[in-house]
Amino acid sequence: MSEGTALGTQLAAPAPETSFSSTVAARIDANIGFIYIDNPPVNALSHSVRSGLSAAVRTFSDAPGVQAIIVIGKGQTFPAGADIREFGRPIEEPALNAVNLSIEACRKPVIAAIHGTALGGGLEIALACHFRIALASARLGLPEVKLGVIPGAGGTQRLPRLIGIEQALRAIATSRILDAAEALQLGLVDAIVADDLHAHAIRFAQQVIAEGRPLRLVRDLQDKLAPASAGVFDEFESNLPARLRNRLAATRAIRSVRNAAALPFDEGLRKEREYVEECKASPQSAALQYVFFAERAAFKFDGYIAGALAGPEPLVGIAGAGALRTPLAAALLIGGCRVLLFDQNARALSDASSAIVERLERLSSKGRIASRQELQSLTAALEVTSEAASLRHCTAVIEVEPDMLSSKSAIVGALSALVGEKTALITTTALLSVDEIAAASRRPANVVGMHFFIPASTMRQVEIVRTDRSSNLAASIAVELSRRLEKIPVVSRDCDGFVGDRTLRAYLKEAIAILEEGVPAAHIDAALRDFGMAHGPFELCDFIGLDLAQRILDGRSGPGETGTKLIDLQRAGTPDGMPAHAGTSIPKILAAAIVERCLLAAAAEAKRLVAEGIVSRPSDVDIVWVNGLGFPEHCGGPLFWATQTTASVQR
Ligand code: 3H9
Repeated sequence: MSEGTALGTQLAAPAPETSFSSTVAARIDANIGFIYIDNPPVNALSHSVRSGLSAAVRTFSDAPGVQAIIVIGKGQTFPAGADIREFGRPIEEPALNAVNLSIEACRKPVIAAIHGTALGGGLEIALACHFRIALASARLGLPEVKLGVIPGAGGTQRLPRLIGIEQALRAIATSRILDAAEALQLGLVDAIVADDLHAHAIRFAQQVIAEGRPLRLVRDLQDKLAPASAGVFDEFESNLPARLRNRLAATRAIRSVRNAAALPFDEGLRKEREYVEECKASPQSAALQYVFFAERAAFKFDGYIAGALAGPEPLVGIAGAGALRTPLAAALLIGGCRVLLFDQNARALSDASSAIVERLERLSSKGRIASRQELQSLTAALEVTSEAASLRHCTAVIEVEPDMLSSKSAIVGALSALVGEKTALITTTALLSVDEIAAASRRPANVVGMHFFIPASTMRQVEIVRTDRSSNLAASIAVELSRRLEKIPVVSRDCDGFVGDRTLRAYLKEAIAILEEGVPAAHIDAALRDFGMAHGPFELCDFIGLDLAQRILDGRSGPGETGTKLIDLQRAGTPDGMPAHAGTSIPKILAAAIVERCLLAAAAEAKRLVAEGIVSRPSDVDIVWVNGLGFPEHCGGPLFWATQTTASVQR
């Protein structure tokens, strides 16, 4: 008996779900066939999902009572993409492309009902369906380029047909994610609904059946394929953001969208597959996928306590008057925390609170806060107090005094006398010993450090610094706060420079050594910028300020030889000194040697950090470089890069 017959009989009565694979189940409700994808946490399109989906579509195509099919995700989301863990292995049939072709060819209406994040291969399934409806909170996109590949199951051919060439170029080549409202406006979805996706999907399907609406095959759409001008592709490529230049996947994505306009659908699809294979085999995609998983691994350190940040709107205290206060408070509010701002001085408290509200208003006018109503509720979540004792109700109290041991120790000491056993006491420092700060505290187990990179409001990286006495709970709370701040945390043991500055020190020292050998600073900067660093080493010193650069070079032991040398070189201002950054071309062989020396110095220090147990895994150092120090993401970080470089030299 075929699968179709078995299910057709079985589902004649109101039916329980029938499994098509370990991750796909189906059910008939009246004349509608539901296909449920259930592969937590993000419904990634593993082999079992693809095979289950394929079998379910086949079965419903043949089932006489079924007049329309709805594909829907269980749990948090519609599928968020191919299963990245399967990349690098031969594809197990059915490939997603074949599944999509069978959905598209189905003679009954197939409707994608979208919630959560329909990304990558997930959106490609939806594009192969005949209709799409989405919850208003859904987000849709083809972010494959971020992982060093391009959409490989028809996305580059179907999306332009649905939303036009220019919008598709932006979405695919720059991994732009659309919210449901924009998706509706562009024609990517046919309807959006506020709630009860399941019920609305049934209603939508019944309407399609009742109206006898013709099936809409995206592959057949032509009217949006003409670009506004012939030069649109070249222009788009030459205006790619700096981070995407030299990215194979971005250039192939553009080429593939160009094919959508120039070639028959099936030919475009064939080329798309070719480009996917080329991208998958590239070192860039290996590095980008490494970074993807490394960033997620960084949240889980040994001893991590999930759910450490109790409640949906945790109360976070902020004490101290440093420059971090305003941006940090605003970011915590946006991240869904309630903030209790403390200052003993009533005037200072009121000024600080106004500065935070102004910042929120500025962010709102830039569209970072969705509505006036949301702005009001964020403002209402900001509380102020001049009574230190009020801080005892907080889940965490963050001190933001200027970076001096005396003031930091004093405030952490005072706070430790107030807070309860479970409150994390977070000291924000770039240079000081968290251990020494905690020594002044009555509750050293509650104390952890947080080091934000410059500029703190835009850099995605944060270091969570544990002393030998810091509790797992305090460190876990700091990690969870990083998530609220949309930053990537790396948990580090306390050491001079933590992870970023300690490895940066080794890198800068090497750059200074090369300078002393007679290579102009401008050449050294140019070599590393051409490699992909956001700034050359001397540009970086200018950017963060020479005082800070000197302190990073000297470390906690205070003024030393290398830091002084940097300042002397700056003062001398000779053509071989600094700064003379722009427009420099140098022989390739010299550039390669500069890059190798500086990055291998950073990698060697990174290895020492791992060996000393300062971080739990090598990838922690790499993501600090990628997210905190401007290392090109598609090269994976200095350790990843060093491993690949050594391997390619040995080959
Ligand atoms: C693609 O689709 C190619 C196609 O064109 C087909 C070609 C033929 N695979 O981020 P989170 C894991 S390429 C496997 O912490 P959030 C993740 O590692 C793909 N695993 O959650 C983590 O695991 P763990 C295109 C995945 O709520 C857990 O899920 N799609 C995948 O903050 C939770 O992840 C994308 O690029 C995956 N695709 O964010 C989307 N995705 O718990 C990539 C996640 O063990 N994903 N995991 O650490 C994302 O952007 C975010 O995960 C998402 C959820 C926004 C979905």
